[in-house]
Amino acid sequence: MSAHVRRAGTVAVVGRPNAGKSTLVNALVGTKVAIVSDKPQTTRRRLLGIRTDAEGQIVFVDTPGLHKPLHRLNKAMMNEALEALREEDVRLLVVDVSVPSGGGDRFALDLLARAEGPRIAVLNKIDQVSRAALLPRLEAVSRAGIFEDIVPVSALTGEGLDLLVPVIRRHLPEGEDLFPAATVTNSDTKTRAAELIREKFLERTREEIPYGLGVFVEEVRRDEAKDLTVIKATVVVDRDSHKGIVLGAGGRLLREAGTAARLELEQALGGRFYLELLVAARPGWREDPRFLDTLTS
Ligand SMILES: Nc1nc2c(ncn2[C@@H]2O[C@H](COP(=O)(O)OP(=O)(O)OP(=O)(O)O)[C@@H](O)[C@H]2O)c(=O)[nH]1
Ligand SMILES: [Mg+2]
Repeated sequence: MSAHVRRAGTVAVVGRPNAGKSTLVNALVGTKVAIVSDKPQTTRRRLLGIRTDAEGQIVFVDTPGLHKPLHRLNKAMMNEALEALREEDVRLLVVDVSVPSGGGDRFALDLLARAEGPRIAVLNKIDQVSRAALLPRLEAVSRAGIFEDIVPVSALTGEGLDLLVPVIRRHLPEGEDLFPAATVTNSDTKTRAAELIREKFLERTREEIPYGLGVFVEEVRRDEAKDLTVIKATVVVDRDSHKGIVLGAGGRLLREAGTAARLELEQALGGRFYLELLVAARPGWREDPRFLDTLTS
């Protein structure tokens, strides 16, 4: 009998904006490590989601959606995805089958075709389509001829995920874990807070606001006397007229988003938090390298 072999490696999770990459990573890790929203371009930087079990360790690298960048921010986001495509052991393309295939899918397939190493296609959101509608999507992805495996799943309901995990693992090198078993992400408190705060504003705003919204945490400080962690953050919008929208009438939206972020931080990290949120308009911040460095560092 052969000895039990552990496998460990990294998986770049890429695809069009809104395909469900972050939802998939959260589901496979079993913990919410990445923020999720119904708006495209939610994820702006690479983020690790680490799954450790009896068979080994899978380090998922969640990435921003593949798109044609218009702002410097979006160029930085695309670079994050392209670097993950180059560097990780396995490339996993997430395709949203609930929306028609189009130029965005071809763009993603072309990028994957140029990447080296094992490739897996995940057809996501199968809870939204009939089997009859799924078949042509399966055939189209299969025709690309670049995937070792194609797995239909619903990251939302969990359907198909038990089949996906062994498929991914097959392509990983034998070896010891890359991170301590209890580690689920590489994101520190500062980053997690910034992301969670942004998520709560994405949930409460629409149209162009989400794209121009950035959250910058200036300070994370322990207040031992009060036994809580104080977080000071600025919610930056792209236009002066957007400030009022993010504040809401009488500052209500800001308060509600802040409370929601605080509760989730307390649940995720334990202990008590106090959030101090400011709103500022910084027209053109998405072109400003000083802002972008803190976003993608
Ligand atoms: N019905 C359904 N919805 C899903 C599924 N997976 C994700 N979603 C939804 O799709 C939307 C986008 O999910 P995200 O996980 O943020 O997508 P993403 O690919 O990370 O998006 P970006 O970070 O913007 O590129 C959210 O509203 C999710 O709830 C699924 O399997 N079924
Ligand atoms: Mg995402």
